This record gives sequence, C-alpha cells and structure tokens, in this order.
Amino acid sequence: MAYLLIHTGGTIGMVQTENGFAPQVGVVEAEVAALQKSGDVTGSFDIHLLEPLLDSANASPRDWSRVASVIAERYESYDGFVVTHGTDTLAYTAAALCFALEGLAKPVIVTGAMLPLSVPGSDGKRNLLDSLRATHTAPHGVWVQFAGQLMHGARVRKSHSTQFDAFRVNEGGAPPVQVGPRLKAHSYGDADVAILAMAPGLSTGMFQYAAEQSDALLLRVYGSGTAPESAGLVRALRRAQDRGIPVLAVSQCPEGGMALGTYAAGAVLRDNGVIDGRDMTVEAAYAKLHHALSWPGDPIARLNSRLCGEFI
Ligand code: ASN
Repeated sequence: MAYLLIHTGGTIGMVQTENGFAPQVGVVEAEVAALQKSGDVTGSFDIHLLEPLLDSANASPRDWSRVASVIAERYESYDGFVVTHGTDTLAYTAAALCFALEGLAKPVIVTGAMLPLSVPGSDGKRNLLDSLRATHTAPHGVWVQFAGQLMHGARVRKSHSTQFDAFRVNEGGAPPVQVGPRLKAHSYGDADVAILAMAPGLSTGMFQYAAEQSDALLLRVYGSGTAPESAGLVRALRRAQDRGIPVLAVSQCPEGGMALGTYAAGAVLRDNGVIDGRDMTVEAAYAKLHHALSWPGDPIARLNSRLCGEFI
C-alpha cells in the first residue's frame, strides 16, 4: 500500500532560528524515514513538499486549494494521504478540504504538533506516527489526528494555545466526507469574507463597511442566536441583502450551537436574511462561505445544505 504525505509547514517541521521557530525542509522527511526504517509503520510513504513551507498563520484559501489539488492530481496513485500543517489554522484547512474534496473515498489525515520534532519531548513524533497509521485504519473522509484523538475534519477547533491536547471536536455529525461518484476537487477563489463578532454597545460602523465592501459576512452572535437590535446592525444587514451577499451566523459559544428563533432578540437576524449556522465551528463556517462563493451554483442553497457533516 502506498501513501502520500503532503507537508505544508507548521511547528512540527520547524527549527529554532534567531527570530523564533521557523519551518525547515528535511525535519518531517527525516522523521518519516526513521519511522519507516524502524518498522513502526507499514506501507510506503512518499513526501510532497508544498513550498514555501508556511507558519500556518500565513495560510490562505489559495493554500487550501493547493493541498486539495495535490490530492486530486495524485489520487489514483495512493491509498491515503497525510497533511502536516501548523496548528494555528489547521482546523480551517481541515474543514476547507472537507468542502473541496467531493467524492473523496480515501482517508485524508491532517496533523501537526505543538512542539517541533527538532525539540526534545516533542508531541510531533506521536502525532505523525498515529497519522501514518490512521491512513490504514480511518474511514474515508477528512480527519484531524492530534494527541491520540481522531477527529471530524469539519467539526474541530483549536482550543488551547500551549498544551499538547490542543484540539476539541463537536461530537456527532455525519462523516467528514462529501458524497459523489468520483473525486472532484473544488478550488477556492479570492473572496473577501468578513468575520464580525457581537459585543455589548459595539459600534456598528464596521458592520456597515463590511456590508458594503465584502463578498460575505460571518456573524459571531450570542448564545443560541441573539444579537443587539441596533439600527446600525439592521442597516448593515439590509445593505448586505440588497447587494445579495450571504450572511451566515454562528454562536460565540464553542459548544451547543445556535437555533434562530429561540429568542425574540434573534428576530433581527432572522428577519434580515441571516442564515442559521447551527452548531458549525467558526472555522468550518468561514471555509464554507469561501466554498459557497466559489461554487458555480446558488451560494445560499449551498450554505443551507449539510455537505460533509459540518453541522448536525
Ligand atoms: N504557529 C504555528 C503554526 O500554525 C503553530 C503550530 O503549528 N503549533 O504554523
């Protein structure tokens, strides 16, 4: 059996430099070779470097497309894929791959580390070994393997900035795979998606600006789906409707999700065309907006559909 590891960068393959940790070619490759040589993992693993290797803080939707297209181009030659990635935006990329890879029928395992492989005591070796092994055992779909857990690629979020056990997953949901007769990779364009969080007394000037300038809005609303009934917010939502741009809402609460209509204080959202993001993570909602905007059909219908178990 043959597998492909796509290395994009991130702490896992970094070394200490005078400016702090930075990616370096050769670190992940050496560990994969050592794990294969020791017999800890079976099957053969080829490596594809997506250069320049990035701190994932610098990743963009173009980079999501690059990973998806490597998988699509090499799909027939391999039985599964590992993507090594920085943890800061790993959850965005994992969700983006779920939306991009329609008809995926092989496992794609996304992983990284909180401490570089080049540093003693790194969690990278364990995460890498678990991921290489998961290519043999995981069901098809996009998964995140981290700190001993295999998690749904479109329902995961980074919840800790220092601990090894840095990711949490929203339980449940259909498998992280978009059904289709054969693999079809959808690429991402250069859409401008604004993320706007509600806060008590917040000035709505930036809402107006975003409604005027952006291609879509992602609202981080309160609790189970409420927002201040301010004239400024209403004006911004009406402007977004006039311009025909999608406005999607998710809860600021990391758990439980939202349901528009639970409270009267959510009417401002429901009455002005806001789409209920249910229990989607911010990361999945942001990637889904980018996906919907590069989709040839109606973006609103796409946003209302459950594509790969991203919401329950
Ligand atoms: N800044 C790093 C990255 O996202 C963090 C990490 O990988 N642990 O590339």
